[in-house]
Amino acid sequence: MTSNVAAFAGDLEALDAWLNQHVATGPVAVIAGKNGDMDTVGSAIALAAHHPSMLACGLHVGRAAQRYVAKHQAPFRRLKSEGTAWPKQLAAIVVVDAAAPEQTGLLLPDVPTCIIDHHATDGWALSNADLRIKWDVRSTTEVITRYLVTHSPSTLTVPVCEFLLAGLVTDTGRLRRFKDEVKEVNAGQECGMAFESYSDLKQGDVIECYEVEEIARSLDG
Ligand SMILES: [Mn+2]
Repeated sequence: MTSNVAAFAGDLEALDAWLNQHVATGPVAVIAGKNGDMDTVGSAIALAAHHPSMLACGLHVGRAAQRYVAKHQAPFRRLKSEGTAWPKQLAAIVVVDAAAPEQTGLLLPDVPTCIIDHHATDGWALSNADLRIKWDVRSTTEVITRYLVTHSPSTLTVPVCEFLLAGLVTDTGRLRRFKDEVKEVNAGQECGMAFESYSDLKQGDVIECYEVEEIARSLDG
C-alpha cells in the first residue's frame, strides 16, 4: 500500500495520464461497488465529472447515496448484474472502492482497467495495461479529491464537493447494531456509534451532525 506523499503524487500523475489516454479513444465507465455506499457512489460520480466521456455506473445505490443523487440529479447509470450492455466502443473501466471484482456484482468487460481503492485486502489480477491506485487512507473519496484538486480543479463544483465530503464522512463514521457494524439504522432503532482512528470518547463529549444545504441566491439577497 502506498503511504508517502511522493508516491501519492506519482500515482496521481499516472492516473491522469491513464484516464486522458483512454477518454481520447472512447467512453470510460466508472464503476461503483455493489454495496452502493456513499464512498463508492460519491467517488464514481465525482471522478466521472472529470470528463464528458466518463460515466458513473453500478449495480446498486444505497439509501444515503440515493438522496444525494436525487438532490443533484447526478448522472449515475444503474446496471443489471447479468447481461450488462456495455458500450461497443468502451475504452476502459475504472472501479472505485471495491477490493475485488466480486464486489462490483458485475461481469466486467475485458478492457483496460483502473482500480482506485483504500481497502487492506486486494483480489484484483491486473495486467500491464491496467493501473492500481491503492492508498492506505480512510475513504476512496480521499483519493478522488486529491486527484481532482491536483489535475482537474475545475471539476470541483459545489455538488461534486458535496459528494466527496459525504463519502468521506460516511466511510469514517461507523454504526453498530447489536454485534454488527452497519451502514445505516432505521429511524427509531437504537444503535452504537464509533469513529475510525478515534476511540477516546468520554462522557460529556458531544457528537455534532450536520447536513449541507444549498440555497440559491435571490435578487433581494
Ligand atoms: Mn470506502
